[in-house]
Amino acid sequence: MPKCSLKTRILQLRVITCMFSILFLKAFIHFFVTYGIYNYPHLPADVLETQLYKRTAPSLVLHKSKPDCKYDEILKSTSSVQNWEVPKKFDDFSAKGLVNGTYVPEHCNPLFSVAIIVAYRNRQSQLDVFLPYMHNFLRRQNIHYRLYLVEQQDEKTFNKGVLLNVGARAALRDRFPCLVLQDVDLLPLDAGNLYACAAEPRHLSASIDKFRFVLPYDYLVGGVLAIKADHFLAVNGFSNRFEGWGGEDDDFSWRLTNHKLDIVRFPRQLSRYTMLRHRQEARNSQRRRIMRENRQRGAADGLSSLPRVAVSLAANRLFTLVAVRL
Ligand code: BGN
Repeated sequence: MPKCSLKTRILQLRVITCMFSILFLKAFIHFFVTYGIYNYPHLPADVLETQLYKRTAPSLVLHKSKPDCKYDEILKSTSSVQNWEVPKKFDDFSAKGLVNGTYVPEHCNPLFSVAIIVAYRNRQSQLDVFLPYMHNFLRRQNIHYRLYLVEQQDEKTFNKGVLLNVGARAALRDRFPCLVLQDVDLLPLDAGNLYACAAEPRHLSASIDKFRFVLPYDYLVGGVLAIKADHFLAVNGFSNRFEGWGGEDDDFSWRLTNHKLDIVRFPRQLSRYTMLRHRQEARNSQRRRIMRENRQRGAADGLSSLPRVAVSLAANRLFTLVAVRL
């Protein structure tokens, strides 16, 4: 074996030290990037029901013969699924009770009507898990809900703000009093995480496994947000100007604050989610500039200035498809 010179040895040592330093630095940065608020302020656990916005859509037929649905047991439920227990495949899913993505509880009159709006494109494998998982989860909640899948069906850059505005417009037409804006890659783990609006906008996904179950920052509204329809209108919905990943939710959060609306949350043991794995989308390099400009213009751009887009509605058993071409 050839003998290494002292110079080569020192060089080898340097390379190894350098590699370890880089790895350490990466772990260090990762820790601080995902560092957040563990015990964030939340609605008091014992009075959650009193804080919720009990309102149903006018189209919902209530039956005198049926009692009002009860929510106290759901809200007090400690039943949860661990993130590793979430099925990766649903082979035997039953769509019982679902029509066009709409569900109405059978044995009681619900006190909540909720439109669940999902902006979507090209994530079939996630959708295959999301739809059965969410319907199984939501059908246990005694709420009237409808799932709107808003799909961008063109090759242009993904525009989540426009899609959410279009979805909200469809839900507002159906006179839903409460909108839940939900990412397709997030699955709720706690049975007590009732999909309902509160008096103030409610951020549901406060505790995601991807962020080590801590809230990254207190004004975050991205992921899953429940907002009263009139508040969504009051803030003029989402900005239509964000293309690609990032910023539209922080801009929306600014709109809420600008309207003196607080962001409320449930306790963390009711707010856990698992994020389905996917490649990180390309970040929008212009997002900070757009946010600055929007603030100067005072949210003039939004639902009221929705660009002309081609929209078509189609019924599917598990969702109402809102197809959008920008
Ligand atoms: C933030 C993004 C959000 C995203 C969260 C969580 C921006 C704006 C420039 C600071 N905000 O950094 O859009 O939901 O991370 O991933 O990029």
